[in-house]
Amino acid sequence: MAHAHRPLQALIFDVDGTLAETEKDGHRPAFNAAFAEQGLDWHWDEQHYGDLLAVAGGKERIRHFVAQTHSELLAGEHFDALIHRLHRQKTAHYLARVAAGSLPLRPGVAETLRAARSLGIRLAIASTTTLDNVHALLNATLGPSASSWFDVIGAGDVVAAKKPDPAIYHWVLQKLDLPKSACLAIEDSRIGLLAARAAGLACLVTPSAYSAGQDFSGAAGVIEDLSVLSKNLVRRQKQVNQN
Ligand code: XBP
Ligand code: MG
Repeated sequence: MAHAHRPLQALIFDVDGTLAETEKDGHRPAFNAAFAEQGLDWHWDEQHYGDLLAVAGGKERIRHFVAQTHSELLAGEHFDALIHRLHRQKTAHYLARVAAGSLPLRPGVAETLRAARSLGIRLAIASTTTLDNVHALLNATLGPSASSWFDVIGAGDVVAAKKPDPAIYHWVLQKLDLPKSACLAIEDSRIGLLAARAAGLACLVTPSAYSAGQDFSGAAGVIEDLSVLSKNLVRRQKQVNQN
């Protein structure tokens, strides 16, 4: 595993696909509900949504879809307002799904967070999703104090360019105030991996339902799920306790 030669001081987690399988039954139906609410006959089925995930960020994804399928709308005077309205409604639908408990954490995630905390390894988040979505997911799966486990939560529009642009990782690294060589990014997708690598970070990949089969060259490792990492951290903890 990466960084065997230097002490690991922080883990920086992606959210969607990495902490939980949020896309197919979380974000996707939330987008569709918002489209219906606006009287639009747009519908993203599971397969089409997989293609649309090439574009990170919900507002950017809607814009990309419109450019591909209804490009006459792009120049409309109220188009930006429509995107923002759709995305606000989408976020409300997504938050309701998260609060209902329908999006569990992936295997090993909770164990990894706990093991890292007991080793004094700091935690951070670098996501393209909306900040409220991150807090809601942590709250619904790990309890109301879970957001406070993370020293830095970088999300959504805090940077202008979304993954694969490295901006969100640069933002998080600056707030963490750690050398990048002391940090490990954890991602599920190729665009996330590219963002982390472009920021100079080592990146462990745990492929998700939609990203399985993507090209993960440049990853520090590709693991089925985070129980591999949590076991590694627990082993370290035992060594620390013995010394
Ligand atoms: C995944 C994304 C997000 C979500 C939708 O983020 O690209 O855009 O699909 O969330 P990550 P929003 O894997 O970086 O966590 O609609 O709030 O953008
Ligand atoms: Mg992801």
